[in-house]
Amino acid sequence: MTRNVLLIDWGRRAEKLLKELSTYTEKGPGVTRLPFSPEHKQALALLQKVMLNAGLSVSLDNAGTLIGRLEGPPDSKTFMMGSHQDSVRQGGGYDGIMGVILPIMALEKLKEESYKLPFSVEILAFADEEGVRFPTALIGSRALAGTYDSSVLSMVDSDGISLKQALTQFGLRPDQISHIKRSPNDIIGFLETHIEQGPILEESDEAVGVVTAICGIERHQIVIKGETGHAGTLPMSGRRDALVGAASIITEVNRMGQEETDLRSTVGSLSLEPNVVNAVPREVRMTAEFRSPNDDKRQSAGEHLHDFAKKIAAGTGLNISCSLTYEQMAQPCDKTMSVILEKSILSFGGRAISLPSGATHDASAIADLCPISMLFVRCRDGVSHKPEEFASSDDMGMAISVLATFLKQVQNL
Ligand code: HGY
Ligand code: MN
Ligand code: MN
Ligand code: MN
Repeated sequence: MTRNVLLIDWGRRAEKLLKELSTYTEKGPGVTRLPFSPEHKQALALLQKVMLNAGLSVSLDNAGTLIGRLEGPPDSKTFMMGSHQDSVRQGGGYDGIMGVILPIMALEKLKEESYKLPFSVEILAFADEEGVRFPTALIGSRALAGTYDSSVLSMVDSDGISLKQALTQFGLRPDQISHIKRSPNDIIGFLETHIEQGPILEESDEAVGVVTAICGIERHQIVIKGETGHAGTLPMSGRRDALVGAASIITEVNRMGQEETDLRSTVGSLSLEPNVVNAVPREVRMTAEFRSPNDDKRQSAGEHLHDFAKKIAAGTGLNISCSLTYEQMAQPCDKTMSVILEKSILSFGGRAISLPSGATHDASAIADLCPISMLFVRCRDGVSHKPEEFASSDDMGMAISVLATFLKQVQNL
């Protein structure tokens, strides 16, 4: 078979599997597959079949990570690949799960070529990266990296089920999660393949690209307290309208991102009380999120937010509190692995462009265990976290060939 047919063949096989996996979802539109759910169980059953078919041994760790292992020579180190199986609500069929299927196809490709790798390989399907069901995320990748914090077990979902109960009901042993930690001496590195979730590869007319760094993130909870009153009788002067204060802060958060390069700023969630048409808003609770590949830039944006909120409070008589609720440092990708990825892409006629990741990934957590690298796959219209999310079978075929070629070079790490 010519190389092109091989490319299309593997990409089509991946496409067919992803189509089937996207049927393991709550009611549509799009894909809603939350961790430790019946849909997660269904996806694991299919992934297990695909892994076994590729000649991997399969196990499920107590954090819910499905592990497909290809045993290398005795005492050889392990190279890890993989991504998350979960989705956002009404999301797409590629975010996360494509990064599990493509490396399995790559191993199958090597098996068909009877190519023996001089090290072991593990392909990981993490249970929870999105943090949609519980207010925490990256449980499985943090457990492997040894940065898992067992206090998350008491976090509850919207039905009041704790993470501990969900894990137990899923047949897992939450009390054993802290023993999952791997030794850095046993691991060569980690490569996560992921849909780009942005427009750069499409604008560059490239099927795949190499990630330079995964952005750092910080999230702030902002509570603005004012005074409610009758919208018709309360005079305008002297009002302590919480939503007016929120509006000034939202405008400033947006301005920061607009004016600073390499900074994304978003007020993504907001609730207000009493939230009725004819009463002055008494209280607003909202979140502000900053992301950047540059941690200093991100942290000074967070500090500026706090200073700005104090200024608004002083000028309006509102009571405003700002608290940092989540922080994740930017993670650079390993240069050596990135160069091998670039060479693999060039060998298939790609231009090997590189780009930062504005989204976070399991690789951000695995960076505490071993060197990380990421391969992005073109994303139609840059759309993600929506049912329209799409990667073509040709581009997935290209990614599979790049992964297989990359693995052949890895021993030079
Ligand atoms: O928020 C993120 O970047 C990821 O999709 N959870
Ligand atoms: Mn996502
Ligand atoms: Mn993802
Ligand atoms: Mn993501």
